[in-house]
Amino acid sequence: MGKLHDRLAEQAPALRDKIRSVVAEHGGAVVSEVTVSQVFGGMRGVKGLVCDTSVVGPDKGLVVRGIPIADLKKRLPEEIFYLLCTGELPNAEALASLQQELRQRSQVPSYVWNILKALPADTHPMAMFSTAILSMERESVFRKAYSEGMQKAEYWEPALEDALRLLAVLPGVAAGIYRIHTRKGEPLPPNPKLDWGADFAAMLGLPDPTGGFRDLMKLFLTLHCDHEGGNVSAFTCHTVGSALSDPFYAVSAGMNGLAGPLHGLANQECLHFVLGVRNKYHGVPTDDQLRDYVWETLNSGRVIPGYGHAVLRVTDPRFTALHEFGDRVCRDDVMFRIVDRLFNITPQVLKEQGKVKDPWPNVDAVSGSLLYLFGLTEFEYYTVLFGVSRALGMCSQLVLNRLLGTPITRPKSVSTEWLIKAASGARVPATQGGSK
Ligand code: NMX
Ligand code: MLT
Repeated sequence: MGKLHDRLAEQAPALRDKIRSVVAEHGGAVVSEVTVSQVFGGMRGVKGLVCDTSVVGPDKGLVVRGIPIADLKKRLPEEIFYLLCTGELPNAEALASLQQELRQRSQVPSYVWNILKALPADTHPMAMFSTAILSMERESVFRKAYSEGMQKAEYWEPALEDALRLLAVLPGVAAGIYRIHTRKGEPLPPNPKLDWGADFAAMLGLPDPTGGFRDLMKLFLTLHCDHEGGNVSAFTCHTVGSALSDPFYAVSAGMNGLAGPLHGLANQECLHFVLGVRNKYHGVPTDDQLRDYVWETLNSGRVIPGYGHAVLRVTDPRFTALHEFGDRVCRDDVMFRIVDRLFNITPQVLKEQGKVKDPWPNVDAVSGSLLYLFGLTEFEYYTVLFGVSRALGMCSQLVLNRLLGTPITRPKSVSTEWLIKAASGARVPATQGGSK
């Protein structure tokens, strides 16, 4: 057993006691109310979920276990995983132990390659990624232990084992998907001398004479790690995991949510948008041209990818971190300059339009242009990169939920008729969905 396991085992009794006593002492306290608009509006702002791995403040952005993401950008993704799980950054010994555990589990089973190669050539890389994760479900030790009658207090241990297995193979699986999908050649094997992020960058097989691409990948994997519990992929993963479906089922399900254009696929859409600008104006347009382009997009009923957020009300600090990276390595690159100009123009236009609650850029607004610069030009693939990183958050949330014995997710739905009656003050019978 590694140091991460041992630390979680030490923390488990106090964490469980804390939840028990919060419920015992404050179980009846009201912390959120729900309006009809929220019921019909994607539950925006309704506080009905707990997630301790990270929180997203509307005016702060991502804070991982009390540490703003901007202060974590030099950390390795493995360190972030340990932090997400335990609330502590690992010391050198704990980090080495976790890296060793990942290396020991990093061999991608050969059947995964057979499955991926058998898929039609136009299968989206996110469908390949989710399929690959699901295909490894047969390896779940959680499912096996559950079927053998494991006790509830033990659930987290095989969940952690599955999480480690999954995280260990994901860089190899994701890089292999890139190579198969883009016909770049056979998947490359892991290199045990490299850390998780550097190994992933190397297995993609792109030329990287300066090490800049490796650095970008490490930063990207750290920044996209988690975004509290209510985003589509985390919530999906949590819900599926709450049925005690094992981490392979749950993470695969979460990835299917990440594949949506309003969520993780926005990074692919963003690059498409920026390329559209570049091609139309044969380079960097003037501010007036850019303003027209943004308006044209809005007037045609489309969203501006990479702008807006369900929670944030300021520029996403993950955008800022990637933008700073771009400013350092490619300030004069045409794509980066377009992103930069868009950052000046788009919020003004969105404010003028007056519809969006958050006119500022999110993480997806800049990442594509940087990946493109380093030769990763196949933008269909970009959401897989997001997925590799976000698996850190999904897995840590799953492990903690099994450790705390979080019950199955099952909110109450009501009919529209019930809502109309309830909202107009009429008494609603319990049999019609009126129970509390
Ligand atoms: N461009 C145009 N319209 C927008 C945008 C945008 N970027 N963002 C929001 N709106 C519209 C939205 O469609 C809605 O219109 P309608 O009333 O006609 O349905 C209106 O503004 C109000 O939406 P909000 O309450 O501001 O946003 P909501 O919380 O519903 O949605 C997003 C949040 C992120 C889904 C939305 O801002 C969006 O679609 N952004 C573009 C896609 C994107 O960048 N997604 C990535 C999110 C981050 N991630 O990586 O996952
Ligand atoms: C995320 O990183 O998951 C996105 O910003 C979406 C969200 O938090 O809703």
